[in-house]
Amino acid sequence: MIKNGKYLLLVLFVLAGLLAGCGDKPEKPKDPRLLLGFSQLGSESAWRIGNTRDIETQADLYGVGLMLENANQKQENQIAAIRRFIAYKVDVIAFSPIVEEGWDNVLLEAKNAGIPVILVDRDIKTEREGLTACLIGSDFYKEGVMAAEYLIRKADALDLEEVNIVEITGTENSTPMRQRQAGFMDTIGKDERMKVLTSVNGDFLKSRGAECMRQLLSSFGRKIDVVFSHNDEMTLGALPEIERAGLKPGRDIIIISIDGGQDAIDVLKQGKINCVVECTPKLGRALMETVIKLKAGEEVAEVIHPEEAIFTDEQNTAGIAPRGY
Ligand code: GZL
Repeated sequence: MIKNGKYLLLVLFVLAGLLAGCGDKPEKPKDPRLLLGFSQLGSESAWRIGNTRDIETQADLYGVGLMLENANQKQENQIAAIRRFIAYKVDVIAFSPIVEEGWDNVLLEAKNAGIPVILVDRDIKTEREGLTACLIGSDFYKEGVMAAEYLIRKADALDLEEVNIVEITGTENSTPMRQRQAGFMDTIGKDERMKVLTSVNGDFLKSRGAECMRQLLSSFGRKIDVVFSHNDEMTLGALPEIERAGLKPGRDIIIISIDGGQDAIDVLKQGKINCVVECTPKLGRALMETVIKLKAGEEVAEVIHPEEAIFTDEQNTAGIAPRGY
């Protein structure tokens, strides 16, 4: 039973909290009719699902109207969605391009319609200037570098003279695949101990990660010292195949992954993954703030990279906070 004095104190405390809390709520846009058309590339991973959820949550928090279309991993579906957004005369278009090439025509249509376009998560390759206003997404090259720097430290700690690596890559011709590979290979290339046995494409999918691992084990067996996997989904598909071959992932084979979703962090804590480089899917707040700035005619940064961490068996992994995706 709370005494009266304490009760009053509690009410004041709760009131203060509510008042303070509403300072965190973002400014609702001046024009509540602000409408964003977003083409999401698919639902291939926990990362992607977390990214979609975050964009929906932040749109609601910022009072931005959201037309979100899921392309189910098909570029043609993204192009069709962008055309629908143009026809609907949305205020801003945003999309996560599944691959880097093939966007010039539809982005030219958006430009001619006077609709600004924001790239979310992934980039495009184009010779044309001015097709997009901003890229909001991770520095994938740096993620590859962080993965390789961990491996070099691990090889030092285990006093390895030769390190045989297999790579399971993400979707071919996508920004994360190209840049994670480049960052990793550029960094290990300076270390003579490092040998890349082969790279295979797992398309960021769990099922393909398992398939790739089966093939790699039958080709190279116990010669494999390291698996460098471009995302957690493929890593989580690969681990049971390693165990089925009678090997201990995290012990007999060093496992390096990227994304940092809860499932992978749980397995890191069990010692079956050695390193998870964070790639945050929480891009929704930066997206909404950029949408609002663009429509207010304000300058926006060309590139917005989120801060990202690395989780490894060099740390006390028990303390890693819940990941939210
Ligand atoms: C990275 C994102 C990648 C994730 C995968 O930002 O594009 O796509 O790493 C996802 O999990 O499929």
